[in-house]
Amino acid sequence: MSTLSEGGRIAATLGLGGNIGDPPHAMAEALRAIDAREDTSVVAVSKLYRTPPWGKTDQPDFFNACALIKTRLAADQLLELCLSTELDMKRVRVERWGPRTIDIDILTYGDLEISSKPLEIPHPRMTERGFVLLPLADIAADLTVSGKSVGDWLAGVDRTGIEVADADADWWQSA
Ligand code: PH2
Ligand code: MG
Ligand code: MG
Repeated sequence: MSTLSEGGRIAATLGLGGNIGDPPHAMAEALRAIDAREDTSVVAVSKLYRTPPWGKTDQPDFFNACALIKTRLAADQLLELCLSTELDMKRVRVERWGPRTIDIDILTYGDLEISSKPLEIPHPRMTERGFVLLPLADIAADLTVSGKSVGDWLAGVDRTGIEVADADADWWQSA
């Protein structure tokens, strides 16, 4: 990543996932909607991954990806954008860690560290999750999160069962 803030724009990273319906399509549509905004652009998107469910294991595999964005939105506005984009994609969410059509989480926002409800940045569980760290390493391996690089965090987590579903970095432009 070049700089954390440039021309009033902050670099942030997002984690996207889903396991109901057509998650790659919902994720692609969400990324295109975010990129179409005047205040936010998508700079890079990871490969698309298929990942075993984490936390609650008796549910379908997920698709996961990460995006690097530049935005003029404040962190709380970016959270609003993530939540409203989830709603636009008709998110269905039955239970915590359960099946969902689309989940869009802020992973990092510049070098902000904030621990409040509903905003916790960096995402509190991102450094334990292969389904976050593997895609994030595609686009921001050198990014420092909680004192260590994404690549270093990735070396310490289990990535069993995670597979590349689409290796084309432009998968989100057409899915
Ligand atoms: N999201 C969860 C819970 N478990 N597992 C995978 N593989 N991918 C996810 O995105 C995911 C999960 C809650 O946000
Ligand atoms: Mg979420
Ligand atoms: Mg999540």
